[in-house]
Amino acid sequence: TDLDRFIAGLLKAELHLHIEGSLEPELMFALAERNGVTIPYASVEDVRAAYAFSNLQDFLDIYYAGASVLLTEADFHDLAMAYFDRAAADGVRHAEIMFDPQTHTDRGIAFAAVIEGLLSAMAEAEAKHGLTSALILSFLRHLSEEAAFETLAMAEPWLDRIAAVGLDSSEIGHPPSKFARVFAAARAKGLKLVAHAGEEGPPAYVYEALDLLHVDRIDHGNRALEDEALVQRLAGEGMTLTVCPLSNHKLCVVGDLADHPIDHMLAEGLKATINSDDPAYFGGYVADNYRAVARARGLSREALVQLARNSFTGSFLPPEAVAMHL
Ligand code: ES4
Ligand code: ZN
Repeated sequence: TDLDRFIAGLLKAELHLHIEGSLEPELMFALAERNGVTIPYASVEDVRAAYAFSNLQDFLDIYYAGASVLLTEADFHDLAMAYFDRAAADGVRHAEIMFDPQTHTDRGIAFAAVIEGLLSAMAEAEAKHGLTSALILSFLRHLSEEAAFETLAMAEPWLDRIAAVGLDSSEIGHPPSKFARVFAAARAKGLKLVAHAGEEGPPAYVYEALDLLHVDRIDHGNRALEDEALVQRLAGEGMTLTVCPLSNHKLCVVGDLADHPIDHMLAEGLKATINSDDPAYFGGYVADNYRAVARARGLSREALVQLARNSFTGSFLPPEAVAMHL
């Protein structure tokens, strides 16, 4: 349709993407075979059938299990290259991708294998598609502050290749305050800061991300809408929210995509963006997210253009590179 073509042709940045969440079932099987790893699924259809979640934790259990097929630098390269090829086809010109080193180093995989595999795919994506990218090292919030500090220490030799640190995994019970000191350390090293907040957690966690972590972006932020003063503050500060419509639907953050608040966010003056989060698990890449929410909410072309603009102005690209994309 016209809308599909318009969305595919809209040049965009993707700011909220977990690279481990782009592991398609077909690649999961191929890597399981290549590496002699056993997975608890008989077929690709069997894997897809397991992707029915009632909350974030349901999903995370399956997502961490899926990552067990990733062992070598080549695996991380192939994973990221598959994502970049798919993103380029969706009109993505710049991607800021999160990776969860602890998911791998806790299984005995070298940090170097993870990051070197991702970096070589990033260079290849730029050469092949002109798609630029940046890395966000994300701490697992269900693990300790000490473990996050150890992960930051492991990253030390590559800090000039890492744009930001992030905070993901099980939100409730693991507030941003738990990571205030490690975020301060990352900030002192010149890294940008992002954190998942207000996906399942209360508005108080969004306040903590702002006041205790001093984040540059909020990942998700849906539940900020419950607090009008917080909405006014986020809008006034021009804080970017990396919203993920299909994720919100699959994880029951919203009951129905027809009730997704993306247009309310824009109407409140919030700097919202559209992203895919974990596309292999949530049923679509970034253009699918634009299409699904545009149809469900009847978004105007102006709104879609605004969302795409926000993705560049909310990115960590230098101002001259942002200007080039607008
Ligand atoms: C995630 Cl959707 C989501 N929320 C929190 N942590 C995550 N890790 C990967 N996807
Ligand atoms: Zn996420």
